[in-house]
Order: sequence, then C-alpha cells, then structure tokens
Amino acid sequence: MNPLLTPTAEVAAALSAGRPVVALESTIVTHGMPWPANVETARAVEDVVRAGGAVPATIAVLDGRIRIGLSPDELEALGKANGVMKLSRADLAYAVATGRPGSTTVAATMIAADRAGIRVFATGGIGGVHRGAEESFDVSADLDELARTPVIVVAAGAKAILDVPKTLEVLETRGVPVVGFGTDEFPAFWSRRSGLKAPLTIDDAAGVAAFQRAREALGVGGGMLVANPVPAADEIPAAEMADHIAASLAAAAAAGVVGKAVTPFLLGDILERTAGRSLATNVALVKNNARVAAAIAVALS
Ligand code: PSU
Ligand code: MN
Repeated sequence: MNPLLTPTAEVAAALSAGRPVVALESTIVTHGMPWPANVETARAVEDVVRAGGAVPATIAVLDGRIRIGLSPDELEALGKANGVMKLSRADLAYAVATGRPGSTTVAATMIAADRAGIRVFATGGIGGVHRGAEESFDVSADLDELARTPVIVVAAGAKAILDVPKTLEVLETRGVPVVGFGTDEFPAFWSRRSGLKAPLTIDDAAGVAAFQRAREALGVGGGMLVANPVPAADEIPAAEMADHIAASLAAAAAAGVVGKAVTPFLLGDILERTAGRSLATNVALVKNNARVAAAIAVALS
C-alpha cells in the first residue's frame, strides 16, 4: 500500500483477503454535526456497516498519515477537536506534509479510498454547485472527484442547500453516472423528492455491482453516485425545508460566509432553524446510506 496510508489491522486484513470494506468520511464528524451527535453517529454508522457484513474504514489525516480506519478513541478525539482542517483534493497532501490534523470531505475520502483499494464509500450528501455559482463560482471539488476517481459513493443525493439542477448538469457533463437507488427521482438530502428525475435507476445492490463491473470492463473510469433517498419515516418534506434553506442562505450571505465555510455554516444554521430535526434526519440518512454501501461492497467482493 502507498506509504502515506496507514490502515488499521482490521482494515488491512480485510483488504488483503478481498473481504468487503466501506470507506466513511470524517468532515461530517468535524464540520457537519455538533458534538456529541457527531461521534455517536460515526460509531453507529460503523456498526451499520458491520451489520451489513463489511468492515468500516473511517478516513482522516492524523500525525502526517492518511489513516484508513480509526480507533474509537481517535474518533472521539477528532469529534471534540478544534482547528481540524477540512480537506479536499487541493490540500489533502498539505495536511500530510505539515502534520496538521485534517478531516476528509467526499473528494479527499474518495482519493484515500481509491489509493487503499476500497471501492465503496458512504456519506450523507455530496457537495455540488452552490446557488448563485454563476457569480461566486462555488462548485464543490466533489464533482470533479466523482468524474476522475473510481469509487462508488452512496449519498442521499446532493444537499438541498445547493442548486440541484445545476449539480446534475455538471455530473452529466463530467460523465458521472447518477443512479437513483430504488427510485426514479433524484433525492434532496433531507427530503425524498427534488422534483428532478434520477438519470438512471437501479433497484438493488447486485444491480449496482453489475453496472460497475460493466463500467470497469469498458474502461470508462471515474466514480459513480448512488443516490439513496432518506427513509420516509425520517424525511422532512421539501416544501417544509424550502423556507429554512432560503433563510439560511440569506443569513450566510449577510454574514459574508464564503469558500469552505459555506456548507458547515448552512448545515449548522438549518439545524437551529429546524430545532434539531434536520440533524435527526441527517443521522438517519447516513445510516441508511451505510446499509446500502455495505450491501454493494458485499455484492462486489
Ligand atoms: N454529508 C453530510 N454532512 C457533511 C458532508 C456530507 O451529511 O458535512 C460534507 C462532505 O464532506 C462534503 C462536504 O464533501 O460536506 C461538501 O463541502 P463543500 O461544499 O465545501 O465542497
Ligand atoms: Mn465550495
């Protein structure tokens, strides 16, 4: 394995035996959810992956190494820490070179997973094209990473704070397959419905694995987005979210929030406006994505 990567013994054993492994990101822990729900959720998500027959590998940068799997104590320390860098493709190697602690976004987690030989990754929702991107040029590096790095990302669609139609347009342009998992509608993170069609639909993990094998056989490269809607019992309907999202976007603009701070600001602000309900939905959708990712990893192994 690449010398900059340090897998746990459990992950190393699973990978060398060809057993299923699911990568998990850590920006959701450091920047996406407040303590202690962040660490409780990260642990619960690892348990869901195990229950699905796969080994979880939560990824972060600690002491100049890209860690593929964290101990419970390391996860807890990361969830409590301040000043952790939010890492993407541009700065993943910077954290390694300087020894600064960093959490990995979807883009950085995909890079680390690929270098470790992990093919499936579960998160909450990918980053995308922000509203007003025609002025701000704020387009998440997650989209480019999906285009170039061969990892299957299971997410509840794109976060509804984004411009979801433009996000789908960029994914199409960059050749990223977007698969509605058991749905023909693209999900909108907290809500099952976005009003936009999912470009492709597959109903089960075996179907995703078959599609991936065909992509590999054809050598088309790049990643895939499996868009898995939040369970109905946990969703916040899109009509209800729309007002909260509009208010949070206005608050972010008024506060002059830009760059990497935008997504964490909006997630935190929406949590307050929904009195914690958005967080409960976020927890539920991440667990649901971990369940599906484990099934895909098992089907591929
Ligand atoms: N999913 C969640 N919560 C999060 C994220 C995903 O449920 O906080 C993170 C991911 O790490 C994703 C990042 O890559 O938000 C997007 O950040 P940006 O918009 O700055 O690219
Ligand atoms: Mn951005």
